[in-house]
Amino acid sequence: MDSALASDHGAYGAHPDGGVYLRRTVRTAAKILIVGHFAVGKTTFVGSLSEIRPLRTEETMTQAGALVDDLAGIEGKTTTTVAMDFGRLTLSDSLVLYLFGAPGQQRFTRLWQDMTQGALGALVLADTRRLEQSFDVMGLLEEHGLPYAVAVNHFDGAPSHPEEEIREALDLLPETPLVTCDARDRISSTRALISLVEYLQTRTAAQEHV
Ligand SMILES: Nc1nc2c(ncn2[C@@H]2O[C@H](COP(=O)(O)OP(=O)(O)O)[C@@H](O)[C@H]2O)c(=O)[nH]1
Ligand SMILES: [Mg+2]
Repeated sequence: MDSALASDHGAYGAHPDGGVYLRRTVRTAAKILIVGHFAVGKTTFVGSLSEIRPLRTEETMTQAGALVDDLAGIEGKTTTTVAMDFGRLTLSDSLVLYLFGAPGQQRFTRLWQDMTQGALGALVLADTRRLEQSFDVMGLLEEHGLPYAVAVNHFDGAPSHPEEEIREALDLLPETPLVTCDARDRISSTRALISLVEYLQTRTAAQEHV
C-alpha cells in the first residue's frame, strides 16, 4: 500500500475495501427514465445529452415490426428502439444522472418491470401531432408509481398549442411540469431534464415535511 492511500485510510477511518473513495466523491447518482411513444425522439434526446458514448440497442425494423408500429407521418424512419438507450449526464458537482431511454409500446411492458427498479422519475417526451399516443406511457408510469414531467419535443411542422390546451389534452395534474424542448439540442434537452429534477426535489422536500 502506498503512503497516500495509507494516510487516507487513517484520515477517514475507512475500511481498506475502497469505501474511502465513495466518501470523497460526494455524488448522488440518480436513475432517470426518458420515455415516450415510437419516434418521439428518445434516442435523439439521450444522444444529445450523454457525456459518454450512448449505448443504443436499435435494430432495423422488420416487416413484422412495421405492421405493429404506427408509421403514419414518419415514413423516413427505418429503425426503432427495441430495448433501450443508455447515457450519463453530470448535472452538477453533486449530481450525476443515468439516463435510460425506453420504448412505450405495450409489447415492451415486461421490460418496464426491470427498468423502473430504482428509478427516481421519468421525462415523458410528447409530440403535438400525436399527443394521444403518450397515454400508454403515462399510464405505465402511474402504474409503477413513478413521478414524471412532460417535455413536448418540437418537430418541424408540428402544431404548437397553448400550454393549457396541451395540459388538458394530456390530462395532466396541475403540479406536473410541462416544458418544450428540441431533443437535438443539448441545452434545450438539459433544461427539460432540470425541470424534472427540480420537480422531483420539490416532491421529496414536501414528503419529508409530512
Ligand atoms: N425536427 C425534429 N426531429 C427530431 C427531433 N427529435 C428527434 N427527431 C427525429 O425524429 C426521428 C425519431 O427520433 P428517435 O430519437 O429515433 O425516436 P425514438 O424512437 O423515440 O428513439 C429521428 O429521425 C430524429 O432525427 C426534434 O426535436 N425535431
Ligand atoms: Mg429510439
